[in-house]
Amino acid sequence: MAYKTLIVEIEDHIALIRLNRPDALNALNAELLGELADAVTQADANDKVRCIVLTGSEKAFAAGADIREMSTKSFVDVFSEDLFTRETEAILACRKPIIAAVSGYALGGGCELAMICDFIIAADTAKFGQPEINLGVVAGIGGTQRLTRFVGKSKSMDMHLTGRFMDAEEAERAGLVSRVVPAKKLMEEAMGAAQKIAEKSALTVKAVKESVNRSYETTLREGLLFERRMFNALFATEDQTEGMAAFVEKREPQFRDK
Ligand code: CO8
Repeated sequence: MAYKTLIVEIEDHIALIRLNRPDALNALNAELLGELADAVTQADANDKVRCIVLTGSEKAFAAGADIREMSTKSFVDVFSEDLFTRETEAILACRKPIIAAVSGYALGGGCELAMICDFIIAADTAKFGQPEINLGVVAGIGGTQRLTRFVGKSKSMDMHLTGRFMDAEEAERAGLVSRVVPAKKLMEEAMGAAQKIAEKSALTVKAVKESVNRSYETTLREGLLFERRMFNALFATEDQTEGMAAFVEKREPQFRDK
């Protein structure tokens, strides 16, 4: 499907989704988020896709929710629409890994969108921030909750209360991003990571994603039980037999997603 605000390419089992509203620094409006939810849902359902990479432009991953679009809305509007909830829930429902490749600004909803992805690889030019306070609102797509879990209360409060931006180096130090690379290498690094994931058993990849995400949803005790049962369950798969046999026989595994 052709989108107005996205460019989607599927190659070598990877769906590369590029946010494409250059005039507004990829600000997230209803059209873009609707298209993004659709593109992610389609990639999740497409057997050829094993990993998704979400990126923006060199200057901006996304500079936040579209302030122009939001500026005339009332409480009744945003409450009745439940603004952006369906779209973000659709992205969160994706069972395949989504890597955010962030260059330039990831602000407000842009930072939140990156955090909804499974991990973030940042260019050394990346700038993260939750500047909603400057607009008289708080974050609305999980920023106060996810950023706090990722970087801790003190830094999260600092970011949300002052609206300051965090550079890539600080974001890596704080645990918000998994790797920082020179801007020119960003896509190579993100696609390389996606390729590595695409070579694994798709079953095991889903199990990893579910298990790690569980740690944000439940107590440690319940999370540990979930992980143990997942570990046990994978012994019912051919890919576990193959993966372990391949190690013993000193050869590369041939996973069949079974
Ligand atoms: N919304 C709409 N348009 C934007 C946005 C945005 N968030 N960000 C940039 N733009 C537009 C600018 O208006 C400008 O358009 P034009 O050329 O037509 O005037 C164009 O993009 C280029 O921007 P600038 O000229 O400002 O570029 P600069 O390089 O000077 O500055 C900045 C870049 C620092 C990123 C600056 O544009 C900026 O501060 N942007 C706003 C950042 C921001 O406040 N983001 C948070 C938005 S609120 C939010 O995300 C809430 C999320 C929760 C949603 C609720 C769901 C329930």
